[in-house]
Amino acid sequence: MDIKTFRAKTMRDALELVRRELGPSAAVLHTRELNTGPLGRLVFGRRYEVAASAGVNVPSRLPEAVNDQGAGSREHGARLEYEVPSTKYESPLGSHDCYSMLQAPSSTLSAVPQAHLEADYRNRYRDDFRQQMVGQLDELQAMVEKLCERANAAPAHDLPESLFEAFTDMIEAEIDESIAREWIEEIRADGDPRAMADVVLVKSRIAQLLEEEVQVAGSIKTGADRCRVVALVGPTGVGKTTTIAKLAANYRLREKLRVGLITVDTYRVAAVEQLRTYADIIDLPMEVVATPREMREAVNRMGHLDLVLMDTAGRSPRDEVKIQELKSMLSEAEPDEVHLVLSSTAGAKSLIATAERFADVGTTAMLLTKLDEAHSLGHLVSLVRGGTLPISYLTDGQNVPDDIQVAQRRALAGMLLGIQG
Ligand SMILES: Nc1nc2c(ncn2[C@@H]2O[C@H](COP(=O)(O)OP(=O)(O)O)[C@@H](O)[C@H]2O)c(=O)[nH]1
Ligand SMILES: [Mg+2]
Repeated sequence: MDIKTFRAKTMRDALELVRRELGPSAAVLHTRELNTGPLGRLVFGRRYEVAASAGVNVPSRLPEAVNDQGAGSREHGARLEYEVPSTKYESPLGSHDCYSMLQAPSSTLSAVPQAHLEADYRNRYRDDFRQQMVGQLDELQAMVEKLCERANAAPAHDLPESLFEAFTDMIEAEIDESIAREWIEEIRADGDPRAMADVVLVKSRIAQLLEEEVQVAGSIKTGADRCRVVALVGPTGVGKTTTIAKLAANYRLREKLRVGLITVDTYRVAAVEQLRTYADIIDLPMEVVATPREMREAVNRMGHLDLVLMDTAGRSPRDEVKIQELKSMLSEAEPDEVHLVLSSTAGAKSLIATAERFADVGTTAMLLTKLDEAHSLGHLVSLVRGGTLPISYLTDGQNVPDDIQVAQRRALAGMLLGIQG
């Protein structure tokens, strides 16, 4: 089959080229618009491509009735000018099933005047053009609505420059828009001209506002009187085991406490081995438990220690059964503290949902990991603002035991706002 490709600035010109080169009964096999992207259009302008062949015998796109009527039935031909052909037709600018657009096959040629076919093509071209316009208008409307939403979300336009800059910086840092607006309005309402004098002062005032709202848990409470049991829970891969190792090393090697490890993460051999490696390096007793009874026994056996750190298997917050399993396991251990480990690389919504879901197992604090990996930390503001659990520790690297610190309100507020402390 001899297929040729023709390109022109308009579809009409491309078809004219086909007609001139391959004759009026050529079959159009495919059409498409080139340079469909805005940049391509700008640089190269619109271009259309038509693939056609003179050697393809395309069935008539006219209904049988016309063929049956035979030549000379001009009335039918005229009426059919407005009928949609039975062959699939998407758009003269998009792809088509094979159809003969330039002229119907010779058997039906006399039934449908050329002018009708061209009018038919023009009608469809107009319809498609209309559809495209409607689509573009819809897109435009959506863009305008989004812009309006943003404009409404932004504080009043007569904002002092420093407040406006602080606001846009907060949005850039992925702080929730409504929170950013609330703070800006609050500072403006304060009416202190010195506080609004420049953006650095505005930001330090914002940090102060956040600091007042952030709750921190402090370090694990250890006392000489009795063994403290602390469990780390959370989704998979957030850094629970690594953080246990960091905590264990710090309490054993720096605080000189008697520390023991229990792991409930028997789902993966590698998980047990991972913790055992740390236990061996730091020289700590370690127990692996698989049932609530074993848990109770292990905790009793370690009752003489100062601190027992418990590693658990990662749980999807959406897996109700696994959450309940974890809950019954923990209820046997009766931990003093349950830290929910959350990776700061997760989105705000998912973090908040996870925190809500794990509340069921009795979480007492949140521990934020992978601060070093997060692009920005502004999204954590919604999570740590008042009303949720206090933050215990922050981790910012894979190094055991160094990359961990106890969360401090001021430092945390500055960190979340991207202000160097
Ligand atoms: N960059 C970075 N990686 C971390 C941090 N904490 C843990 N990781 C890494 O995250 C991965 C999963 O950690 P792991 O402790 O096994 O997670 P678990 O499944 O919650 O126990 C490992 O490669 C860790 O080295 C952190 O604070 N920063
Ligand atoms: Mg683990």
